Amino acid sequence: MNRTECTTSTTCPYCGVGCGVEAKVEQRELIAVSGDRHHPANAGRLCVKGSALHETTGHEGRLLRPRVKGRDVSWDSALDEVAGRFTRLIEEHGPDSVAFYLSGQILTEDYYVANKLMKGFIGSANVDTNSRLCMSSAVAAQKRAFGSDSVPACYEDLELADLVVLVGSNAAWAHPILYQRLARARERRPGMKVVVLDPRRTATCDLADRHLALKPGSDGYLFNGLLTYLADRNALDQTYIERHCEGFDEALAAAREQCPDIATTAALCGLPAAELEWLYQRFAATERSLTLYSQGINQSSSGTDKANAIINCHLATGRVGKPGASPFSLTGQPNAMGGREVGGLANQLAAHMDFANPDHLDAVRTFWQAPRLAQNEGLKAVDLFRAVEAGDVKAVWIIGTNPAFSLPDAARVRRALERCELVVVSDCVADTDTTRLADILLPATTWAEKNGTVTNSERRISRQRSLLPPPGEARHDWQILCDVATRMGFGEAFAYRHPAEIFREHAALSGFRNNGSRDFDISALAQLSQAQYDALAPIQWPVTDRCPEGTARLFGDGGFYTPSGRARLLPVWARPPATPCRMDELVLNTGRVRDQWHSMTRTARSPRLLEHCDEPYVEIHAQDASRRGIANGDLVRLHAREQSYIGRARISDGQRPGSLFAPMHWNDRYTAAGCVDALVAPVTDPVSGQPESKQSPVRLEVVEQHWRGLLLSLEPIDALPCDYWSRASLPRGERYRLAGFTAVEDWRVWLEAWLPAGNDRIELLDSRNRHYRAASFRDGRLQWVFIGACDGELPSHGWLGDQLGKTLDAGERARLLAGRPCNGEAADQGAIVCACLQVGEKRILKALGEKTHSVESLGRELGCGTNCGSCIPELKALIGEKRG
Ligand SMILES: Nc1nc2c(c(=O)[nH]1)N[C@H]1C(S)=C(S)[C@@H](COP(=O)(O)OP(=O)(O)OC[C@H]3O[C@@H](n4cnc5c(=O)[nH]c(N)nc54)[C@H](O)[C@@H]3O)O[C@H]1N2
Ligand SMILES: Nc1nc2c(c(=O)[nH]1)N[C@H]1C(S)=C(S)[C@@H](COP(=O)(O)OP(=O)(O)OC[C@H]3O[C@@H](n4cnc5c(=O)[nH]c(N)nc54)[C@H](O)[C@@H]3O)O[C@H]1N2
Ligand code: SF4
Ligand SMILES: [Mo]
Repeated sequence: MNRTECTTSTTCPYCGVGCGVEAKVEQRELIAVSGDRHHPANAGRLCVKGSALHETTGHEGRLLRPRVKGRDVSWDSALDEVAGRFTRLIEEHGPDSVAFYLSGQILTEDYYVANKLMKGFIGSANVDTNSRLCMSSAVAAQKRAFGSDSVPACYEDLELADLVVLVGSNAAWAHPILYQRLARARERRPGMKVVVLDPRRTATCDLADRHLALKPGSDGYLFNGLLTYLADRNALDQTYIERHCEGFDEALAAAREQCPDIATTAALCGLPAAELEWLYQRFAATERSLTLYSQGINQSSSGTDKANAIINCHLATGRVGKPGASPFSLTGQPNAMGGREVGGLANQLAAHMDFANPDHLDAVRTFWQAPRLAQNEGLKAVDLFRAVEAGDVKAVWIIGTNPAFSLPDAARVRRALERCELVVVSDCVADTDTTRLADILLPATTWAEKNGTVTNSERRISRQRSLLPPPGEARHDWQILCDVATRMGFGEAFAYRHPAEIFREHAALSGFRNNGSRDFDISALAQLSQAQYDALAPIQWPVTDRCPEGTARLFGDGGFYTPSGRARLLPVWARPPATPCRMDELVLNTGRVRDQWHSMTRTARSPRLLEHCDEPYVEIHAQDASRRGIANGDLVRLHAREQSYIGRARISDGQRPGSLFAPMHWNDRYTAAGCVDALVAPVTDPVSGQPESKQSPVRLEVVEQHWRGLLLSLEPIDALPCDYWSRASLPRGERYRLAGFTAVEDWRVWLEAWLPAGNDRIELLDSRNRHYRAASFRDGRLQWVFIGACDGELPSHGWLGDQLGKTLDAGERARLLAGRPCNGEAADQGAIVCACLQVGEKRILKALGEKTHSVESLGRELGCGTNCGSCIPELKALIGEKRG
C-alpha cells in the first residue's frame, strides 16, 4: 500500500438511510468511495449520490474565511462581533430577541452544543431547525400516539413484511438504498405485495403491485376509511387494543362518521372503489403490514392528523414494533433523528424531554447547571421568520440550511432577513440564497472534514469520520458555537476539546433521572473513551445496561411512554389542503429528483449528477397542457403570491389532471426564476408547525419565447441578461440554456456586452437575423460558443461542450458553428439515464429498437443499471414504453 493512502469508514452525508461509506484518501485527496459492506444499513451498496461523493469535495466555491459585511476578517474579530452583538441584544431586549435556525445536516455534537447554548445559557427556546419543514408532523404524531418521538421499526422490516405500503414517499429517488433492499426482498419473496399511494406516478411505482393515485392531500380520508373497514370486517386485534391502547372508540367514531363505507371514502380520495377495497382487504388480511410514510404525509396543513390516522390503523391491528409490522416514518436528512435527540426543535427540551414536564425542566437545569434555562417553547420556523420580519427577533444565526430558499413564502423570508438587524450564517459554501443576505459569514467544515455522529431513520447512530483537513480557515460548527459561548461568558460549560466529550455528555443526559421513563436513552455510551468513540460501530438506540447492543424495535409488547403506558388512538377529522384551488388554478406538488440534493450546493458540483436532470421543469398532464397550448419542452411559467417560476414543460400521463409537479432544487445560482418556495403559502399544521409544501394553488401558462439559445463557456458567467437561463457544470466549463422573450436587434453587440472578449472570433448569421452562431477563442483555445435561434431545434450540448478549451482547425471551427460533429465522432446520447456508466436515453432507445431487452440484457449490452442501480426504474419504464 502507498504510504499516504488510507481507507476510513464513515457515513454518507445525504439522505436518512445513513449508508456506511468506505472512503479512500491519497495525498490529502479523497480519491474513491465505495459502500461499507459491514454497515447494516446498506451492506456495501451506495446510490448514485453516495457514489459521487468524491466528485463533490473540491474547494472551489467554498467559504474559506470569516467575513463581516463582505470583508474578510480574522476569526477573533468575527467571533467577538457575533458574541458582542448577541450579548448586547439580549441585555437590551431579552433572550427571546435572538434565535438559532439549525439543520438536520449538522452532526449530533454540533446540534447538542447549539441547543445547550440557546436553551440553557442564553435562556430562550428560539432554536428551531429545517426539520420543522421535514419531520415535525411525524414527530408530533408519534408523541401523541406513543407518548414519545420513537420510530418503532427498523430496516429489516422491509425484508420481513408481506405488505409494504409506501405513502407519500418516492423512495426510489429519495431513499434509494432502502428501495433497493425492498426490490431485492420482493424478488426473493414473490408473495410480498407493495402498494404506492401518491397522486403522481413516480419511479417508486415501478416496484408496486398497485399504485393508487389518490387526490392530493386526501390520505387522511383513506386511513380513516381503512379504520372503519377493519372494524366492520372484524380485522381488529381486540386483545391488543384492550391491553395496550386507549382512545379506540373515539377514533373509530370519528373515522366512521367521516368515512362510513368504501364508496364514500373512494369519492373523497378520487379513487375507484375497487382499488381501495383491494388495498383494504390486503391490509386487513396481512399481519406483517408495514406502512412507510414521508413528505407526502408530513408536509401538510394536517400532516400530524394524517400520520396519526396511519398509526391508528396499526395500533388497532396490534402491528407496532413487530417484525415486518409497523408504521415507519422515513427521515429525510442524514441527522434529522439526531437533531430530535438533542432537542433541536423549539418545542423540545433535550434528550426527548418536554417543557410541559416540571421534572424534565429540573433535570435539564440540574444536569447542565444552566443559569437561565428556557421555561417555555420557542418559535417554530415559519413563526420564527415572521418574528424576524416584525423585528421581535433581532438576530438570527443560521447553521447548515438555506431558509431563503427552502421556507415557504421564500420572497418574504428574504425580505425579513434583509431587514433583520443581525444575520449570522455558518455554511461551507460561499454563495447561497441565504449567505447573500448575511451580515456575518462563518466558514464551516463539512462532510469529509467533520467528526461526530448522525442517526438514521431506524435510530441507528453512526460515525462520520474526518478524512480531510479543513480547507482555508474553516472550523467545525461545534467549535464555532463553543467559541461564541465562551465569549458570551459561558466558557466553563463549553470547554469541549473533542466531539467525544460532547457525545459523552449527551449520552449521560439521556440517562439522567431516566430509569426507563424516556425512550431516548444511550446511557451505556456515556463512558466511551475517545478511542472507543472513534471506533464506535453503528448501533440503534436505546443503548442501556439492559440492552448494551442496542435495540432493533420498540413497543412490540406495548410499554408506551404515555402516563398510562398505553398508546393513544386519536380521533382524526381529515381535511383537504388549506388553500383551495380557484377555477384557473392547478395544485403544485414539489419534491426531489434522483441525483440532486436540496439547493444543489454539493451535488451540482458533479457534472455526472447533473446529467440525469439539468434544468428546472414542470410535469403536466396532457389535458392541462393542451388546454393552455403547451407542448413538451416549452418553457412554462407558474404564478402565485405575485411570484413566478419558470421551467421546462414535461408532459406526462403520470400526473393527475389538475396537478403539477416541480422539483424543489433549483435556485438563484442555477436558474433565472426557479425557487418553488416563492410560490408556496406559509400555511402550517396547527400541531406541528410544518408547512404545506406539497399542495399549492398556482396558475400555469406557456412562455412566449422570441429566441432560444445554448451557451457553452469555459468560465462561469455571472450576469446573464436573458429573460430565462439555467446553468449546469460540465466536466470542463459550464452549459447555459437561454431564452429571450423579445427580439435581439444586433446579436453581436448584445453578446459583446456580457461575454468575455477573446482575441479571435468566428460567427454565422442568417439573412433574416433568426439564427446566430458565434464562438470565441483565446490564444487559439475555444473560450465560448453561442447558438441562438428564433425557430428550429438547437443542437444538444454533449459534443459542443467537449470542444471547450480545445484548439480547433478550420474544418473543426466550421463544424462547431454547425453545432455537430462529423460522422464517426462521439454520437449524441441524449439525456443521461445511467449516471454511473454514462449511458444516455438515445443510446438505450436505439438498443431497444434493435431487439427486445430486459434490464439485465440492456445492462450486459450497454452497462446501464449495473453499478448503483438507481436508474433501474427508468430503464424499466423505457423498456415498457418500447413494448407499448
Ligand atoms: N435525491 C434526493 N434524495 C433525498 C433528498 C434530496 O434532496 N434529493 N432529500 C432528503 C430529505 S431531507 C427528505 S425529507 C426526503 C424526502 O423524501 P420523499 O418524501 O420520498 O420525497 P419528496 O419528493 O419530497 O415527496 C415524496 C412524494 O410525496 C408525493 N405526494 C405529494 N402530495 C401527496 C399527497 O397528498 N399524498 C401522498 N400520498 N403523496 C403525496 C410526491 O408526489 C412525492 O412523490 O428525501 C431525502 N432524500
Ligand atoms: N417546496 C418545498 N420546499 C421544501 C421541501 C419540499 O419538499 N418542497 N422540503 C423541505 C425539506 S424536507 C428540507 S429537509 C429542506 C431542505 O432545505 P435546506 O436545508 O435549506 O437545503 P440545503 O441545500 O440542504 O441546505 C444546507 C446548507 O448547509 C450547507 N452545509 C452542508 N454541510 C454543512 C455543515 O457541515 N455545516 C454547515 N454550517 N453548513 C453545511 C450547505 O452548503 C447548504 O447551504 O427543504 C424544505 N423545503
Ligand atoms: S441512499 Fe442515501 S445515505 Fe445511502 S448512499 Fe444514497 S444518499 Fe447516501
Ligand atoms: Mo427533509
